[in-house]
Parts: sequence; structure tokens; C-alpha cells
Amino acid sequence: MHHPKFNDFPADFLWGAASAAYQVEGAWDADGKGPSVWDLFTKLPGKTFEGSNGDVAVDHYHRVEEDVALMAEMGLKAYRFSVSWPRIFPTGRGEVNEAGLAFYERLIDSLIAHGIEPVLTLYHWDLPQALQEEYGGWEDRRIIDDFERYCVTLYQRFAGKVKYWVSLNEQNYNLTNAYQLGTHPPAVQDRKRFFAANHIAFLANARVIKAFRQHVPGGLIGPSFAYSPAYPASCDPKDMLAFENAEEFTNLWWLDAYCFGRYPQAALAYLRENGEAPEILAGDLELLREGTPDYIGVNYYYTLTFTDNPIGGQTMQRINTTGQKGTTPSSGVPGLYKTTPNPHLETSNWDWAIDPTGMRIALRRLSSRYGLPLMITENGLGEFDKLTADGRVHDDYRIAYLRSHLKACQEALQDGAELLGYCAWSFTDILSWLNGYQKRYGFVYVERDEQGGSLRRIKKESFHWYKSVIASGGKTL
Ligand code: BGP
Repeated sequence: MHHPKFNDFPADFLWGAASAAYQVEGAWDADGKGPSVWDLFTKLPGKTFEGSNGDVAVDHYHRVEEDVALMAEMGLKAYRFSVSWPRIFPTGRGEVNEAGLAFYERLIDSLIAHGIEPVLTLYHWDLPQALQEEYGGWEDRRIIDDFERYCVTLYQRFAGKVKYWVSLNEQNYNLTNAYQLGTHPPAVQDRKRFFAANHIAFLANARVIKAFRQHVPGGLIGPSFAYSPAYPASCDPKDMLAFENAEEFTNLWWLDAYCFGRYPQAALAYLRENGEAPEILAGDLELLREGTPDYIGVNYYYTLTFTDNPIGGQTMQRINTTGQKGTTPSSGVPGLYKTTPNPHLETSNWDWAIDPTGMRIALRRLSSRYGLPLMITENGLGEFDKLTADGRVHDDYRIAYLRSHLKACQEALQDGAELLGYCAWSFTDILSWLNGYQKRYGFVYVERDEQGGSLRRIKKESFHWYKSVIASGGKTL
């Protein structure tokens, strides 16, 4: 009998890749779909790189068969995608749009027919515009019922077919951009409103997890968290305190709320002192504790390093959306922390630190603090890929990135973490929310830029590499 080594990938490991509706589908108004907040936001001048938008994206909506055939050729074991809420409920609630459900049913059936496990994300930022206009979206508790009705509709339809579900994708990143940086819709910059909307999103998340238990027995659900583990810049106690502040405000604020149903103490005390704490009504924390996840979805791209930031110091700054290396400013909260480059790490052209050990650290921190299974729901490298004269894309830098991060997964398994799977971001090239089509992530190149293109699919070198990794069950990386 073969005894698996402790650090072998489990036999049923979900070797996957991921996407999100707005970033791949296109067909923005097809078959009864209503507009999402992103359909409008991307049309406002100056909001995205060269005004790029997802009207066509990579036209996955019309190319599902071709794309799933490529996944099957690769031997993919799991595909993570998101459902667009306004395809199902064009105005956020009311009558179900059957054509929207039918599209996802075709996708799911086709995945299953090819032995690919669907991983369904309920919300990847494309809120129905109608709900934004009607009551301000995530700023109003009415969204909790509307979100639950939408999710239950999907549970009822797909319970027998989909086992793995993601509730909210990157609530932390999305709402920080939406309500602190003003870079995602509705482009607000107000910390009090940020913490208030974020609290309502926690309640919605817990409510739909609670409902999941009744409708999808045997299924697993959890949020996907954008986890950038914090490092201290040095062992100077000031830097250590800045690191503690950053970990609590930028990570544990979400993770503890999801998994423990409470907010971390020092951060809550600080916000109360500043009059920025969310309003916690009777029953809220009970609901959070009733709706804790089965597993934690981890979107890991980089670590962040923090240093002391005095009162009157560095404020929150926007990220690099051009790919001009070295243009990312320090960002922070005066009196608490600010980011500083990590001299030990290389970065991508978008200044994202390349840190596979950081992923091992992420998985260890999560596993030991919460004792839950984990799934890497996103990890990948966005770069300027070139289609060369030989008709190929030589993305050896992406292979190096993914290989080193898969080794980190192996080490995390050795550390005792329970890791269900790994979804690389992304399967095909996609629209990057703020960086347009120039920042590519896929195993499959899509011939298009901000102006458009043939939308032809071309397998990159990384496609062939990942295919052989999957075939070997992770033995040859
Ligand atoms: C995550 C999102 C993804 C994806 C990825 C890459 O935050 O969940 O949707 O966009 O980051 O980010 P970017 O496109 O900014 O490079």
C-alpha cells in the first residue's frame, strides 16, 4: 500500500482556476440582464485604465463551450466562477430572469460533464444598479433580505450540482475601494460609512450561510478573503505595534467577524473612540455566530510590510493601476500604521511583492487561529504578456510564480493546514477591474486590448506546465 507522504497533495485536491462574471462574460445586457454598478461606473470618465469596461470582456458568455473545452484539455479539476446577480434578478429582486439561470446551468452542466467541480461565487462585486439607486446598496440593511432571496434562488436551483460555494468575494478589498479610496463604485471616501456598510455585508454574509445549511446539505460555503498578511518593517517595538495595528485593522477585522462572530478588541476600541465604529444592533453578533463558514477562501497575491506612522502622517493612497514599476506610494492610517517596501522581496510591474513564503505564513495563521479548512480561491501573477512571432506566449515568469506558490501550499500542508484546493487566478485572460486588459493573468491568452480584438484563445506556456502539474497530482511542479 502506498502511504502518502505528509506533504503530498491529497488525491482529491481541487486543482483549479478562477474568474469573475464581470471580468469574463461580456454580454452585459443580453437575455434580460439588468445593469450592475460596474456597468455604469466604468463609463464614468477617468475611473478605469483607458476607460476599459466589461461590455464585451472576453465574451465568455458566448464562448462557454470553447472555454470549458480548454479547461477539460488542461485536466482542470475545479473551476471557480461567479454568478452575476443582475442576470438572475435584473433589478435586484422581484421576478427571476430564467434566461440568466439557464446560462449558469449550461456552464455548470458542461463543467460536470467534463469532470470539473464547479466552485460558485455568489457575489463578486457586480451589485444590481437598481439596489444602489433605491437604497444605497450595502449601506442599507434592506440588502440583507434581497441578497438572501437571490442566494436561495441559486441554492434551490443548483444544490444537487454544486458542492463548493463562495459567499462574498473580497468584501475587505471591494468595500475598502468603494468607501475609503473611492476607486470602486459608489466611489465614496468616508470611514464611518465604510465601517457601517462593511458591518451590513457581514450580516448578509452570515444570513446566506445560515440559509445555505437548510438548502444545500452536504455543501461547503465560505467567503473569499483578500489576505495580505502583515509584516513588521523591523523589530523596533514601534514597527511591531504598527504591524499589530495593521493585522488587526486590515485582516482580523474581517476574519474574526466571519469566523468568531466578533470584532477584534483594540480596533473596535479605537473606532469607538473616533466615532467610526459600526452600529451593532441587538441580535447582530448572534447572527454572525450562527453564520460562520465551513472553510475560508483565501485570495493571496502579496504580503504588506508596515512601519510606524505618527499622527499627521501618511494617509490612504490609491494603488498602481498603470504597471509602471515603482509608482506605488506608501499608504496608511495616521497614528496606526503605513506601508513600506520590503527590501527582501522582488515585485511585479504593479509593485506587488512576490512572496511565496507569505502564502505559507497566511495559511498557517488562518489554520491555527480558526481551525477551519482552507481553499486558495485566487493566486496568480498579473503581467504584460506578449504574443510573439512564433504565435506563442512565453510566460516563464508566471510559471515561476505559480510553482513557488504551489510549493508553499505543500509546505503549509506539512505544517498541518487542511487545504482543499488551489484556484489560480485566472483561467483565461480577463478584464482587470482598474487595470484594463493589459494586466494579464490567464493560462490562456485572449487576443484583445482596450480597443477590442479577435478574442482568439491561445494557450500560453503556463497552460502546458499547469496541465502536467495536474496530471502528476502535484508531484512534478
Ligand atoms: C482580486 C479580485 C479579482 C482580480 C484580482 C487581481 O482582488 O478578486 O477579481 O481582479 O484581485 O487584481 P487586479 O485585476 O487588480 O490585478
